Amino acid sequence: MREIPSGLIERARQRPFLKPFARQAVGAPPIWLMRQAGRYLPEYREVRAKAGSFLDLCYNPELASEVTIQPIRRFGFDAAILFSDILVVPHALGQTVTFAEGEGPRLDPIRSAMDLARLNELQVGRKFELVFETVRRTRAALPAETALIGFCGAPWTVATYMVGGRGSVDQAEARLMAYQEPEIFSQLIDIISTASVTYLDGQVAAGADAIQIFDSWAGSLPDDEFDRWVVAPTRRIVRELKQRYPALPIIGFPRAAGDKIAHYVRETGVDGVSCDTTFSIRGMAELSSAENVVVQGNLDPLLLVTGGAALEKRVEEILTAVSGRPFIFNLGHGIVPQTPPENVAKLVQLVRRG
Ligand code: 1CP
Repeated sequence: MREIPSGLIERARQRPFLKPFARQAVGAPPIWLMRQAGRYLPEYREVRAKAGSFLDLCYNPELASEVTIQPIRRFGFDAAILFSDILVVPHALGQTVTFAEGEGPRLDPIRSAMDLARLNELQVGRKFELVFETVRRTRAALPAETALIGFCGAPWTVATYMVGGRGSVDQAEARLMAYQEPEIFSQLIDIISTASVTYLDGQVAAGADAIQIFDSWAGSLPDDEFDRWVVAPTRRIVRELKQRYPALPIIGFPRAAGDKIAHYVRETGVDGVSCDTTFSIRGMAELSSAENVVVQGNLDPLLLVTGGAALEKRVEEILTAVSGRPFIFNLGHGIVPQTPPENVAKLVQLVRRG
């Protein structure tokens, strides 16, 4: 049984996004979208152009706060998500991280115990301060009814970039290191986990109402490795945050975890789970009942590019499938840059009408 902390019941009265976590009745489900701030918005592209590099934008509290709020102004989502990136954690640990225009992130890969020893855990708190300042500014500027979501990457997903040095289709470098050098890989996962707790703790102290842990590459591991590198470190992060903030809702996003998702929910202790595009909507409803968990999802981001009758039909199917359950409307993965903003406005209207 899950107990609803009294602090959460109070806060949910003010912020509809929190109601599913407090098991309070909602008219329409709350809605926000992964990557709701980003290149599909002309106002984002304008700020991005004057910020310098992508990381400069992440570390600029005034501009990062502005792009966090842009989608709220335009669409009135129930939650804003802090504008930052999961790779701010390796950067704060001292790894070289750059974002080449149109090419995605590049890192100096960690391949040995010597590379690992170069990471500097003592620095992280100070480097995160600018992100915490963004959270404070954003909270102060948001409407009272809009929740603010903080986030980090899950240790496994962050490690895939730290070891691989870039995004990849199969995360082979990190999977190989986990098999061949489990001691070194385990140390790396511990370092990321500790820094992530510091990162999330600071975000909550600065005003984040809830947290999402993005495990975008959770789907690339077999079940024993999934337990060790996805479930165990996530459980640790959840436990340490709950010790400090018992009423904090935590959402996990183990993308493409498939039939391991119920196990993930049970073993990590997350309050909500974000389901990816390939997860069935019937499965989402069953998961919510079986695990008494808030489910979030899972519209295909490409339907938001398509729009029209196909979008309307699928939104209706999702809303029908999860009707009566604690549910937050979202995509199954992030918005893509070619999304027409008018389709996003249409989506919000469709979800709120039902
Ligand atoms: O050109 C640009 O402006 C950079 C594009 C961009 C943006 C808008 C990147 C680079 N990061 C972000 C912001 C971001 N990233 C947010 C902000 C809030 C919001 O959602 O609006 C969040 C939550 C993330 C999380 C993130 N970054 C994830 C997890 C979610 C996911 O998409 O799977 C991952 C894997 C990253 C790494 C990353 N950062 C940026 C890119 C292009 C990538 C993906 C690299 C790859 O393809 O492997």
